[in-house]
Amino acid sequence: MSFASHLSRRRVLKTGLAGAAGLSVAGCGGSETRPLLSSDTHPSDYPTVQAVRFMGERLREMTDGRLDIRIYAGGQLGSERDTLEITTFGGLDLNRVNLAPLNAIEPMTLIPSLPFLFSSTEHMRQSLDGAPGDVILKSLEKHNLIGLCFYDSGERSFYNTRQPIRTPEDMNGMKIRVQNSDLYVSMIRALGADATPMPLGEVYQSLVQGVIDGAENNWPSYESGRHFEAAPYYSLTRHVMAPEILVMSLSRWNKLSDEDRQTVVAAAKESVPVMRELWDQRVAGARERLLEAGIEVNEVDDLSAFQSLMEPVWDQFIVTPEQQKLVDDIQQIGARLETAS
Ligand code: GTR
Repeated sequence: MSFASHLSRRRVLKTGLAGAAGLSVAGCGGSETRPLLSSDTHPSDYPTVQAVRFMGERLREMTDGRLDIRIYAGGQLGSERDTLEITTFGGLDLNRVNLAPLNAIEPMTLIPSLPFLFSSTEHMRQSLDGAPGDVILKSLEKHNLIGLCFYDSGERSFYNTRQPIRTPEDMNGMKIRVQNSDLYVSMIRALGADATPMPLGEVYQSLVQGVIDGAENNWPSYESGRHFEAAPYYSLTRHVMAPEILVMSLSRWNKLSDEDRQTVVAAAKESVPVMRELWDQRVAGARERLLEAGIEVNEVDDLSAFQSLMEPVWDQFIVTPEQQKLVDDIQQIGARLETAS
């Protein structure tokens, strides 16, 4: 992290974002209108950041410039876990994160993160657009977060510095970086590898230095973090399709008028189809560029060998009737889609 960004991060964390942005906060009565300050671990051109930028434009249009969003991209404010904590106590207004760092906070977020739950992009999108998605968004309020919307994150697959992974045995003893979530740790262990949780920003260096042998992510993140330079074997396990989520701090939400709350929700929902389009383009582009760059991609020999090892992981993490109902509802959506096709 550069000195300047370190400084700006410290300033933000010490003074709260309103202070860091040099903005005054509205007095009592009206809706607070200073820009919503938002964090993202991805660079400025990544689809998640572009979607939140679009949401900001819509907010400006819908409120004659009263509401706006200021984005701190590229992980300037810290890891997803750290910025989430700041968001829960109101130091940040908006945060776009993956579901993984929420896994330790809210058990319902574990469900869409379960390995091999979704059978297709359509299955994932319909589930999150429907009742299961609403249940998860609402489950966050008790943690001082308002869930605004989900964004795509595609399929996560393994990449490593050593060899193609065709069977779970190929992963034996490999050190694989995971996000900060016990579910991911269990998943890697069940596959016979060693899990090393660390923030995204440390992965490239750790691959280069041999601290880890591999990691797992979607095509766009594998490309944008330049992980492919050190870990050129990308093996298409497509084991997780956990989405991204945009959350707002409850404390800022409480300072908005009812009308402004509705506007924020509407602008967030409008950003979802925009993001999906950008996402599909980005996945296709990243894939093409990576193949051109010479990475070695492979399908695994028998996906069911990976899937069956995940059964105990499901059992370990589905522990309440509410979670089980969410799994059932999502599986029903999948079954309906299959019958219709
Ligand atoms: C990306 C995701 C990020 C972060 C990252 C990671 O796909 O967009 O929010 O979760 O993966 O692996 O840390």
